[in-house]
Amino acid sequence: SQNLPIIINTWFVSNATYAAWEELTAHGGSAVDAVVAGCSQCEASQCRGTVGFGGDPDENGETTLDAMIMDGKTMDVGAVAALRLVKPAIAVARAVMDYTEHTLLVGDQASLFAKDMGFTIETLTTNKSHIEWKNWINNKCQPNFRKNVIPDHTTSCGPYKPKKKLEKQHPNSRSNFGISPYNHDTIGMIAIDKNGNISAGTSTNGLSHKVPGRVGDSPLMGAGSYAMNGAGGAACTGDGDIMMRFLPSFQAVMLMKSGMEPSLALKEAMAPIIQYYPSFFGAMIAVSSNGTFAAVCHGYKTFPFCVVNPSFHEVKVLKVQC
Ligand code: SD4
Repeated sequence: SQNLPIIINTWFVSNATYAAWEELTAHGGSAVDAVVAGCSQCEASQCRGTVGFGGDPDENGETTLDAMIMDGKTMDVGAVAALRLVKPAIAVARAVMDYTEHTLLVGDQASLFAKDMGFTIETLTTNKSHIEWKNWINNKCQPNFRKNVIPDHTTSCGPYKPKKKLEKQHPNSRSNFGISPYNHDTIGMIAIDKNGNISAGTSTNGLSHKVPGRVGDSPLMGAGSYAMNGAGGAACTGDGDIMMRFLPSFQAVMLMKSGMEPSLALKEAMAPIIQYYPSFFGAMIAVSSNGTFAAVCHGYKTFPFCVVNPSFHEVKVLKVQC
């Protein structure tokens, strides 16, 4: 088919798309190899500042990484969450898949595993992420993601204590939390090789000023991404704390498995999120096993994504209106 092989990924990060396409076509790599190559390019180049080291520091100023890779042929998955001190997160996720019987490793223990596998332990903080964190501290830690707590502003923001009486939060608003289209982005990528093998993966440094230990949707299979041969692949970007509650990638792939077109499957997968959280920011991409693709978004003005397949000859940056 002229639609296969295909690479598709979130946001305007076409160098990552090229890297994945090269891996798939010139180097004879698998769909999994392609997604790892594409997301690794993004991590190494700190694309958009929201993937890889040196971006989105948490409350303590530390950057931690979330990533996953899924093989839709075997339904094997490797993932890391709140990974500290190791830059190539999706490569570590792949090592979890290739060298363990597990699916998801987290935090310090994920770093120890990475060290055993030969990855370098190094700081993920840069001047830029340090300054971003300092500015946040100087700005009395606004915005922040805690609720029903009293901050103790002696030196920084914490420690936080629970308020005596819990205040009711408006369930449909995330505006208090400082979520905007600019402070969080994930690379989500799907590859299908010419034999129809599908892989999907994600990589991100999450959310600026997150509570340390916070894990987003990106490393969670079915939330951040999902792939199944014969059905398709899907990936998400946006407000992961909200999106993960609906397993939108799993939902979209299952709908494609039942024969639904990607564009409709994405709309269906997003609908309940919009219903409960009308002001959330998020976007999804999906491709069915025959190479038909689509994207949807909510809360942004437009959402750019990159695609390459044999009929396009080169990487195309496309946009959907939200
Ligand atoms: C997260 N979904 O950690 C990620 C961040 C992101 O667009 O994609 N932002 O919530």
